[in-house]
Amino acid sequence: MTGIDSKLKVLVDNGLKDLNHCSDEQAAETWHAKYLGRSGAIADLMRSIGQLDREDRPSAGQAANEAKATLEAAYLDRRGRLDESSLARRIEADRVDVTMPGRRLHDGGLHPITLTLRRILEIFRDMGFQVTEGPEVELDWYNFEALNIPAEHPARDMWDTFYVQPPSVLLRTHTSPNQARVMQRSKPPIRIVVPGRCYRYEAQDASHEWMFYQVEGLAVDAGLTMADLKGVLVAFAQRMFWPEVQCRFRCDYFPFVEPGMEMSVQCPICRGSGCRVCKMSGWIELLGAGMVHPQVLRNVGYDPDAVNGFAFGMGPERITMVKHAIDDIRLFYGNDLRFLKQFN
Ligand code: FA5
Repeated sequence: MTGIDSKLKVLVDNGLKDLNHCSDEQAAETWHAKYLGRSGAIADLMRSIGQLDREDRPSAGQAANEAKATLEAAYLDRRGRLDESSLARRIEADRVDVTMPGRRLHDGGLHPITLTLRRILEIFRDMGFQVTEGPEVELDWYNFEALNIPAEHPARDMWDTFYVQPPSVLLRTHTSPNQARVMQRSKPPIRIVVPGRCYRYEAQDASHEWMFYQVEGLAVDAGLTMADLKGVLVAFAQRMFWPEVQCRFRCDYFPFVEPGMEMSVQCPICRGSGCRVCKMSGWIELLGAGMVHPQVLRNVGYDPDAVNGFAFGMGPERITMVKHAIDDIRLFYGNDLRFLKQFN
């Protein structure tokens, strides 16, 4: 045995022993670099063959190649077994227990105000009203001027306004601008309802939001009366709430109707005895209404001697509060799912 033979034997013995201790892929790679890599132990030995006597070189080279082949084969065998066990580990980790109960998928739901709006529109559709919509960013002319509220008119204080481009473009403060829009583009008889968002620069409290919905109603024909208006509104309240609902009509002032009134229903939270939602009055105001002012008819080119009309504007948030005895309007847009989920 030459010196190199015994060195190779020790190297192979140690290599095989070390390889047995490699328990993962990374350890096997480190082992490979140490023994079989370009600057590993086998390569070192092969380089040293050049210094042997010429006649010893062939047998030493052959022995080194055999040692290298033994270690390569052992390495491939080990890698194969490590791969198998890491695959087994991965399968084990990914195992799904098909007997476990599944994760519940949560359904989306409609917002309570959407539900109320749909119901309101359904009731008016049944009474022969058509549904239409108008812009939220509105011209001063439609929001005020056409409705008999010229600039500097003190009634403008009733609607604290967000202006987009003062003084002519604003966020509509009510859905009433659609009265003029619809009359301008159609001929009587008219029976429409217009749902939509409104904006007012006002302090929030239990019954006031700065953004809220309204549904506007407008009927124009020959010979309409306050009795028609009250009949429509009571029929609406009876279907929206309950058949015995108590409605109260009182005079109110809006520059675009004459006469004007507001309709309230008995507060369902305190049943009329007074609470913070009804501001101790026992009643909740739902809407403003009245007979369309002759000047509004003239503003859109109608002849007030030939046709007349009635109009109303109601608050779906207030209606939802009455229906479900909710005592704070701010709950609707607070995005608390515990509240919102109760309606679906
Ligand atoms: C008006 O806005 C008139 N355009 C209604 C009208 C239409 C009168 C046609 C005559 C003819 P008022 O500001 O009162 O009126 O508002 C009408 C309804 O909208 C109120 O009764 C209320 O239900 C709702 N509302 C008004 N302001 C708010 C607010 N800040 N938050 C929530 N709801 C409101």
